[in-house]
Amino acid sequence: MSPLSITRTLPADATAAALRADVADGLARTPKQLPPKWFYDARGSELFEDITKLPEYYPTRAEREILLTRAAHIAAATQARTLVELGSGSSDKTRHLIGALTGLDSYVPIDVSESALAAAGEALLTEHPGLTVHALVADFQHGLRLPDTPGPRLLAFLGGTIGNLLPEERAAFLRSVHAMLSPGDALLLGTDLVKDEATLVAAYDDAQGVTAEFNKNVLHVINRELDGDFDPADFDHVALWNAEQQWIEMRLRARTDLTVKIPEVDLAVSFAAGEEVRTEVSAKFREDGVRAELAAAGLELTQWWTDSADRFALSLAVR
Ligand code: AVJ
Repeated sequence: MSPLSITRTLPADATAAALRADVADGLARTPKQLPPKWFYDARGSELFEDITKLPEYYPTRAEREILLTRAAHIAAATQARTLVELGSGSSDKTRHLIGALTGLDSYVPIDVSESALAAAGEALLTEHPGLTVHALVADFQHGLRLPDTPGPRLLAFLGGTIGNLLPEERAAFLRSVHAMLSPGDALLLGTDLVKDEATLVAAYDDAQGVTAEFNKNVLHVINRELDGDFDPADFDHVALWNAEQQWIEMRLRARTDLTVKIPEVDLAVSFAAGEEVRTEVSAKFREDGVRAELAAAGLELTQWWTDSADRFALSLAVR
């Protein structure tokens, strides 16, 4: 059997149908909103890679520091023979962890981007020829079925991406993780931490404007996929700290009264000057909150590791 297999669990037209539904639903709401998953076409994925290198955007560096210093401890604590990674992308986050998991037999990267999975799978097999890679083209929030690989399994959900889920979505996701794990398996969860507002806002509104470009990219995706006529120049990038919800919000604010036509979903969407569409939330966490959310899903927090500047945390949890 080939050491690299790619299974498509998303029907071919799933993406187009899901985008149409999200746009029709989200832009009809008050306030308007769009799910952040639509940022990540090829251009959006490239812009996010650029964001991870920005001086203001600390999460990627902070998480990498923890992974580098704690990889051996994670390997010893889990004895994982399968590593499943949700939202694996380029798999950069887990390269070092894979090297530390000496008993690893299988790697199961899961992402919506087939091209990212293929590239990452090929690269990893070059570095780890004995590994078997079962790549899944899937949306981890809906109907995920893991391939049958040797246990114990370590399920990694890194980058702080769990912060993109609203509280009720997070609870449902963690319950689905509990259902996927067998006794002896573990979850490795990356969470950005609550900190001063200035640091948080700067990380989502960098001086070079890369995040602004990333935020506006969702307008390009809608224009291309749904024949919309958004003019990104009509919108300003907004990043704000919602202290009540403990999350960063990214929004796009209309500069003038305007109407956008999106014929693929029979929409003509009006924006009043100053009206905003929320394009992402990125929740920030504290240890006791993570412990409680895991416990509510039947998962026990067994390790809480932070970087040396206490900006980001990795949690290890078991059933
Ligand atoms: C990839 C979802 C973890 O929320 O920090 C980066 C995406 N948005 N800059 C985050 C993002 C704006 C990032 N996640």
